[in-house]
Amino acid sequence: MTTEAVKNALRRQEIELPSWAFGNSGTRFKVFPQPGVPRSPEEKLADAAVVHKLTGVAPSVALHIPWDKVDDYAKLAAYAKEQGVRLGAINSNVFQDNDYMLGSVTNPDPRVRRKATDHLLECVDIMDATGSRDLKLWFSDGTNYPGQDDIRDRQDRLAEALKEVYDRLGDDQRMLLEYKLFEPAFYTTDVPDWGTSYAHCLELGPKATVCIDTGHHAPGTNIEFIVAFLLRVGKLGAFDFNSRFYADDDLMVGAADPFQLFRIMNEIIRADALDPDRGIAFMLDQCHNIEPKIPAIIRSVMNVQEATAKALLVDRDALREAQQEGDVLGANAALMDAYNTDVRPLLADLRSEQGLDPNPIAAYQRSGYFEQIAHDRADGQQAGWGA
Ligand code: PSV
Ligand code: MN
Repeated sequence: MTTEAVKNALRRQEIELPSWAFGNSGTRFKVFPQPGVPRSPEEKLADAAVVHKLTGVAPSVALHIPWDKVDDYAKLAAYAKEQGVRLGAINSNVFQDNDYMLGSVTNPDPRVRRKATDHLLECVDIMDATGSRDLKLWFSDGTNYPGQDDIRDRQDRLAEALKEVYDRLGDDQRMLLEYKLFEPAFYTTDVPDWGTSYAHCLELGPKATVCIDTGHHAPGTNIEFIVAFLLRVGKLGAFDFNSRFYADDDLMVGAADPFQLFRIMNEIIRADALDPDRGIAFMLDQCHNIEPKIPAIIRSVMNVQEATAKALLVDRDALREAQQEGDVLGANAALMDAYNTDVRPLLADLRSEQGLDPNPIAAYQRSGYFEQIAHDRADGQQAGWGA
């Protein structure tokens, strides 16, 4: 690919920001509040708009309900537009109500299942108002002890709830089914892996696709294999990007393993699936517990851009030729040459051509925005991860 073609592809790239990454977050040990943290969904959108203004590639913001509950979602969408961003995926939350201790849609109690499914349906109503395409579902449902509940019955309950929500989706709406190996459930999780998610999505139909959260796998899992497999069968809908060293760490994407991020983006480019028209949502799902949030999100966006640029630089003809000739080292070298290219000058050029500062983090630090929000948001209740 020529440098111009690489730049053109990068110009069209879109990365979706999670509203909750701008709020306070932490571990079960402590949440350290930070100055300037938003106190409302509107302030989260304002911060996200700053990230988009400085990077040019983050035009949409995912909401989490009820963390971002407002009275008028159409008004919130209009506010987002004024700020220069749009509302993206609606994330449901059936993991923080006392009723969900033994599960939400898979709970043995039909009253609790009804309540959880009603919340998911309410999220689709919200999508109607915001114009969002995607409903993202993550279930913390599972059990802690062998024998606690019937594993197979729980799959039936899950399938029933998913079907009801699927049938409620409009023609242009989709369901993204996220999986996670463990936590908070420690024995069985009802959607623990991509195979389970894929099987449910297949049964549901074309509007249901898998969401890969990069932090939700067992150590050593080959995530790019999952990406390649799901792309081949048209069932990859989205990513929740973040980094993990140990479990679901939710650190900045590209921080723990930039090479893995490159290998994932390499499969995306291999399948020609980068362009927003191809329908894959590239979202971040991160928590900035100790680092300042806005520059951390800018850094994350830049990490995704860098991995993408490297993947675009892979000499596909040379790679294909080496693969077909069984040239193991040559094929590997084609990938490694691209990975080892310093793409920062190319991205700096691109930003200059787009009228952006070549160094978005330095531009943020010079902007005075942090000082402004730290001052303006000194009072009131800061937004948090719901804890
Ligand atoms: C669960 O760990 C998860 O990845 C889901 O996407 C939730 O909606 C999100 O984290 C909340 O940060
Ligand atoms: Mn996630």
